[in-house]
Amino acid sequence: MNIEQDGREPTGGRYPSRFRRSGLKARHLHAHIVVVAWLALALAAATAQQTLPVARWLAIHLFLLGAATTAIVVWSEHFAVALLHARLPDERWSDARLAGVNLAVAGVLIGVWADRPVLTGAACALLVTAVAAHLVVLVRMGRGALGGRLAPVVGFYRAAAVALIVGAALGGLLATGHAGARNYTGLRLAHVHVTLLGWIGLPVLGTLFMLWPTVLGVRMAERTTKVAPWALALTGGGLLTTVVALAAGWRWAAVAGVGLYVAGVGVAVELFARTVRRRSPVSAAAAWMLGAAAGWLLAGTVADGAILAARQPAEAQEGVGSLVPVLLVGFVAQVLIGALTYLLPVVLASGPKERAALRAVLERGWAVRVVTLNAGVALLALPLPDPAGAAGMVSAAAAGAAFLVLTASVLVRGAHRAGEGGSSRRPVLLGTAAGAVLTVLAVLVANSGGDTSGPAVAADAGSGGSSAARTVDVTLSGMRVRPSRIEVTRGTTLRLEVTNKDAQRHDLKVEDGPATPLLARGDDHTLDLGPVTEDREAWCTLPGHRAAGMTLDIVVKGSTGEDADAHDGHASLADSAGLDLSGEFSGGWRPRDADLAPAPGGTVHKAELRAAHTTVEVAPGVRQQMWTFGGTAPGPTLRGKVGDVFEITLVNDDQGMGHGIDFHAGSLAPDRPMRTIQPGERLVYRFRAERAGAWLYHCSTAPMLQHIGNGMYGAVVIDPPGLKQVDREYVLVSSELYLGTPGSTAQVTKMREGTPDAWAFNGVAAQYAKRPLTAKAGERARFWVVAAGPGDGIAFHVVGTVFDTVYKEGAHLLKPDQPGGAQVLDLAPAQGGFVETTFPEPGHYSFVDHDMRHAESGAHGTVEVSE
Ligand SMILES: [Cu+2]
Repeated sequence: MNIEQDGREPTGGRYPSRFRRSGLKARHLHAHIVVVAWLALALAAATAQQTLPVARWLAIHLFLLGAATTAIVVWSEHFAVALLHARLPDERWSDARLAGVNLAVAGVLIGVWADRPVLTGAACALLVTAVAAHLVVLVRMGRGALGGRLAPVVGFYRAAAVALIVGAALGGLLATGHAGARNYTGLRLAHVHVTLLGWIGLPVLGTLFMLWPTVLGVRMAERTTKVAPWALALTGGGLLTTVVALAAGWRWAAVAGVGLYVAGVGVAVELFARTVRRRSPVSAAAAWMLGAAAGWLLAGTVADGAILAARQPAEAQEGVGSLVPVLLVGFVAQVLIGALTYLLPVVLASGPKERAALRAVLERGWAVRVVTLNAGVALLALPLPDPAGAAGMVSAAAAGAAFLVLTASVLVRGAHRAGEGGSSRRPVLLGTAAGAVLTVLAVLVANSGGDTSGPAVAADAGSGGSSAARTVDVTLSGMRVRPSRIEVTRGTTLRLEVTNKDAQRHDLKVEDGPATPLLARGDDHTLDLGPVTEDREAWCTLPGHRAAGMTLDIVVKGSTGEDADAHDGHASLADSAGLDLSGEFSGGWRPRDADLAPAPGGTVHKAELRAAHTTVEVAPGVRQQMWTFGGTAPGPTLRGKVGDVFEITLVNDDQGMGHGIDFHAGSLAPDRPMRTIQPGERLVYRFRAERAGAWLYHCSTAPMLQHIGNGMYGAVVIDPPGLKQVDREYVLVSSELYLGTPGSTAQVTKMREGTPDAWAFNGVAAQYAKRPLTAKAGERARFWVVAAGPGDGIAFHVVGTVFDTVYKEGAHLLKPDQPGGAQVLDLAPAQGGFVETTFPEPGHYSFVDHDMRHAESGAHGTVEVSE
């Protein structure tokens, strides 16, 4: 398959001889059988998608991850050998890589289909490994190889491999639920971009550098050697920027990245346009299709940038989804058909005469087909009312089917002729040709679904029944099903009125029961469950959504609590195993500074608190996503004197989730300052601290159990008048720790039942046991303590000391001049105070929550007292 040549038709020179060597044909044949098998499965999945949303995911992934990945791995290696004039890599290892890729793909698909996150995760890891090996081969091939003029094109294949590695890793996070609910949208956008524009887009664009002049029958432009690396740098760099920015939630950086990518495509397209000469091309049909394909890539990426610029991420997701037909049908499928129109006759024919005859067959009616296909893509892509989309689909599918018929007739002729040279390569092309057409069909059908949820309101008049009937409003939004738990008495006839309030689509499927269709924003659907006699679970079937926490437990009252837990499909994350508090924190971890600085001067204290999601190490070796004020849990400690004014600006950086704030230290009407603000909003909360104390602040958005339990709390210290200076001052905020995906049923169940995974001072279990606080013998220390809960108070005690001062909830209970002493500062949830003591001699003084269940599960630390 020599297509690097200058102004002449391929002659079957150097590369075909390599190509023919030792079983290469057979291997490519096998690879193509695999490709066709994946495509057939994709078509099957596409036809089933109305019944099960995961089928749409399967159709797209069977096509892209199964068929396209296999084809790209095979052909990028093959072309790299030709372009670099390199030695063929070891066949057995090539086979092993290909087998690894296919095994991994099968694992991913089965894992998602059967909802087995562990299998999905393992398969993603295997895919990353296999593609990394492929990348290593592509890189090493370049070393010491002679390299042709088009050697830079191999860079596109290498970049594509990197893109798949990133895409597989992101896909794994999404499908196994590790992306978490809040990062889901950004990571999914990043995943879609890196796979479509990187893994699929880059190698196709690179291949066009050699295919385009060949099809035109002109010399490759001299500038190609210079332009190709530029195009790669721009597209690759732009894509990298886009992916990082989308994952991090930097919208404008993502737009800039897409802009760079567009510039890269533009540079290539400009070169292609200049390559066009007056003389007629070798195949006008192929040229038009390749040209139109490049045009769609350009148009699609421009539209992509515009969508990202104009919409919030959650809405952009829908818009970007509508570009899939443009890229897969307009760009990829059209490139394939165009390439085959040119290549099939070249490879099948034994002489110029026969070649011309075959080409005449394949080009039959090409102008009509090109128009039909591209008009179809345009109809699919444009936001037109319903019949337009269907017409577009039929139109594009008809063009694809027509090409299938022509290809079949050419292949049959080739078979009859039975010339040695031709027939020996026939199987390879049979696979590719069938693949190209099935591509069109599979993608078209894959895109027909999902948009058909229009009349989704099933006016189901099934009378609910007699006495024990219940209708529950259920909403889907922010990766949650609300309520997440419904309790009914046995035999209750249950009806769920399901409404999607999210920008992205969801559905709800009841275990062994009915399911809603995919619901767009605002759509609703009623599910009749009939009499409920045993616990059921319901969840969103879109891949990754269940694992991210979109579940609903329907619990029959009177059944045991264990029963409800056993139904919980995602309890397996990090929680149930138990914590090893004796383990080590990871390298680079630093404890939260417990030292409390004196109140800053001035009477007005301004601060900005940003609400966000932050992943932190909450116990030795345990990382957990927390909901945070100012990036830490607890949030920053604020300190002032009686009468000081605090002006706090709350900014909600949390994509897709509302938060508010409540400062116990001031009194005011909660209505405005404690309101929930939506993502991107800010509010200024002003209060005057009229009274001294150690106060709690926390998120004021319901359910507060979850918002506080996931980290949105902090302390405000207002010094009592005349507070004496001491040698050391510490602040310790006590709290419970609940591991698992924030807001998931498993985690919230633990919160409700008051069974935390650990207890902590300043947010991290056992942190001051690993990194003790320090003091000197004879020094006087003051410990400010605030109990953040959300459920448990604290009995604060410092082993080996006696408190001579106790200040609790605004009053001194004990002062140094009194004869009595105290051993514990007891605080209910949300209470605060301080104690003082003097360390009599050097040694290690433990401080604990004297509720030993808490102390032994993380609520302990050490003060290391030196001479
Ligand atoms: Cu909140």
